[in-house]
Amino acid sequence: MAELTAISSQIRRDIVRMVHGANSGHPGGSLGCADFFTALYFKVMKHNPAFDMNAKDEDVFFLSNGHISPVFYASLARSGYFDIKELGSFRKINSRLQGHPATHEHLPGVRIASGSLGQGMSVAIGAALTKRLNKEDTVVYSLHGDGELDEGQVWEAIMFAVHHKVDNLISTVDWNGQQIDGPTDKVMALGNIKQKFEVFGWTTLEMNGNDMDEVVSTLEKAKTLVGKGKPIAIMMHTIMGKGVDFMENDHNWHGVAPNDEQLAKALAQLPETLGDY
Ligand SMILES: Cc1ncc(C[n+]2csc(CCOP(=O)(O)OP(=O)(O)O)c2C)c(N)n1
Ligand SMILES: [Mg+2]
Repeated sequence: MAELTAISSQIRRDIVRMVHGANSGHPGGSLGCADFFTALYFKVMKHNPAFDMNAKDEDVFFLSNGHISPVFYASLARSGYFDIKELGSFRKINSRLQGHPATHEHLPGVRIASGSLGQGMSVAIGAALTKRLNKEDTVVYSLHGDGELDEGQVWEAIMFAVHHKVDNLISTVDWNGQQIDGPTDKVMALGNIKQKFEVFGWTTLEMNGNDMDEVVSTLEKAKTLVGKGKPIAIMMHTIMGKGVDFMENDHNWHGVAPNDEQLAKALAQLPETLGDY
């Protein structure tokens, strides 16, 4: 567990350095989801960094809230999909690491374009159905923002998954209570999204997404629920900006880069455990 926590600390450093280096990007949601990505890519998922687009016989992950690309790219690089030095090209002209992930850049680990919110669950369901047809014993994971649930397409997908008994899918919602324009309660109140998933027919779990033990054990528990006739959703409570005190719980850090002084303050709070890129 200490090893995983060390990795997530390094990924958090990567995130703030990448966004600072580009002077643009989304640190808030990225920092909040760093523990989830670490657990997924370094412990829970059966995946192969020697990337194959078709992902045959391996688990796959789809990032639906594509604006948190910094945590996605850092996790891919740190788990061996490409050289960590490439993280320094984030959001630069001709980089494979564009602000929102797309397949056009051919970055290993990226299987869909996301950034236009609301589409990732539909894609994940398609992949899960394909894996079922291929009789694979694998799992499809997806991540969604809570603000992203304002998109109607997500609810169509939620209904579809139940109707078609897509039970090899584990979708996680980053329930940080914040989105681009403010707290989700103010922008468009979501109510109890756990209950909403349940009444639609999903099996639900809930976890503190910033407690590594809980993230790993909840994801492992979710895996035991695969193949039981229902899609699985994890309500993940996180803190936007987690790990950098002045960014925590503040929607203003949804999509703003730290300046030089703020970067120094942030890095002082995030131990360099694996070496900066
Ligand atoms: C279809 C679509 N509508 C609007 C946007 C603009 N947008 C980008 S991020 C965002 C808020 C998303 O909130 P959430 O998923 O909770 O992300 P967080 O702020 O927690 O990282 C919005 C509305 C978009 N990218 N796509
Ligand atoms: Mg949010």
